[in-house]
Amino acid sequence: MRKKFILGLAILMCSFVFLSVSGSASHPAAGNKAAAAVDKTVTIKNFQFTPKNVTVKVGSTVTWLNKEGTHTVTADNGSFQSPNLSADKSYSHKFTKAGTYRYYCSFHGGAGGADMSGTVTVTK
Ligand SMILES: [Cu+2]
Repeated sequence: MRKKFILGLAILMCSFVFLSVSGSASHPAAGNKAAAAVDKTVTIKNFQFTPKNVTVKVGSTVTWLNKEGTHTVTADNGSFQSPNLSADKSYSHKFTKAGTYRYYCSFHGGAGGADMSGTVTVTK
């Protein structure tokens, strides 16, 4: 009777140790990933992207939130392209490669930083 109790206690303790070890082993890795990729939001208002220039880490997602009018988010190099965004619509793109990405609104801007345009700089 007492042996069974001790055996049960030992199994219980083993599972506690296992849970705490596996828990602490997986958490730091997940924490590092979350710290590396920080998502950002660019607001579209007044025929402008605000902030005009953003910098994010590889793996981050940038979301453009349109507050008024109809606009697009069009990459100079064609790597991303939103549909026409009406008011209160948003568009998101995940950046998986480092580099500087110029973009513009196809209605009110142009490639090369003309008028309604901005940049996303992606760092490693
Ligand atoms: Cu526009």
